[in-house]
Amino acid sequence: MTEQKDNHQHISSLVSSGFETTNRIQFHTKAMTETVEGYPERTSLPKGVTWQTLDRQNYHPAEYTAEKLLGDTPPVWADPQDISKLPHDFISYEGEVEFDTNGRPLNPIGPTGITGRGVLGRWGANFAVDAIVTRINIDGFLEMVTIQREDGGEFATPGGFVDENEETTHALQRELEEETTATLSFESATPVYTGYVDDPRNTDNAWIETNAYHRHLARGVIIPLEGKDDARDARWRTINKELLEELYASHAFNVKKAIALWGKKEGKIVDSEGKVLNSTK
Ligand code: RP5
Repeated sequence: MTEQKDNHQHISSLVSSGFETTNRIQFHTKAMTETVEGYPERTSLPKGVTWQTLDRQNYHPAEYTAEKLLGDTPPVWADPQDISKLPHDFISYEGEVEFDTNGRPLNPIGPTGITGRGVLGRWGANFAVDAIVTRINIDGFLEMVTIQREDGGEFATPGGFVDENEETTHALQRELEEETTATLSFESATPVYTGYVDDPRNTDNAWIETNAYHRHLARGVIIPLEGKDDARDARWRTINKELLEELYASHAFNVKKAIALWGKKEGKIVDSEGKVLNSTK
């Protein structure tokens, strides 16, 4: 019996064709318009503004660094406030780090309306990992492991900051286990995205960069999910248009890239409801 090719003349694909070739986030909106508890209001900025197009004469951002990062006993993972005493070089997946006249590193995407480190421990890039774990459910829909963040209650991919000298795949397995109790190896997982995250905690001088990896589970593989640590809940959710619109930070970008790469490899496309179809290409 020949396999019935799904007729794609009228479906609306969840991910635009060719998304797998998209390599980096070109601009940030959440880092310019959203904040988290404790942050001052961001100075308003024109959409898409860069350091080159910024009207510096009229740019007066609020300075904010969380109290827990200052004082005599800051957390071991935090940099000293005095930038001249940093124990590390400035590196970024986004390329050469640029500095302001005070020697502070500048957000590679552009101004955010706040200076200082916010709640982020390091000046410059704060390195994280994101674990994208998917399966096709019994009804033929693509699902992924999501966590509900303890801080703002938003749904996100499991993830977290990398420990000093920690291997990426170790950090992925550790963060997934800490936040969902599931134990999965990422040694053979697919690297999906490396770079800037449009996170509401980012500032002009401190920001988050991540390594997002994807593991697609074979049918029938069962993993336990229970929210723990900084996740109030952990559950499988269908990857549809609605979920992508509500995901935390720029996780939707990472998930769309993972689906695009997986679909190209497996000859599948996913429609806007999350249904997995055979690709005609
Ligand atoms: C996001 O924040 C990253 O993509 C990662 O998911 C997360 C790391 O911060 P915590 O979840 O540890 O707060 O920018």
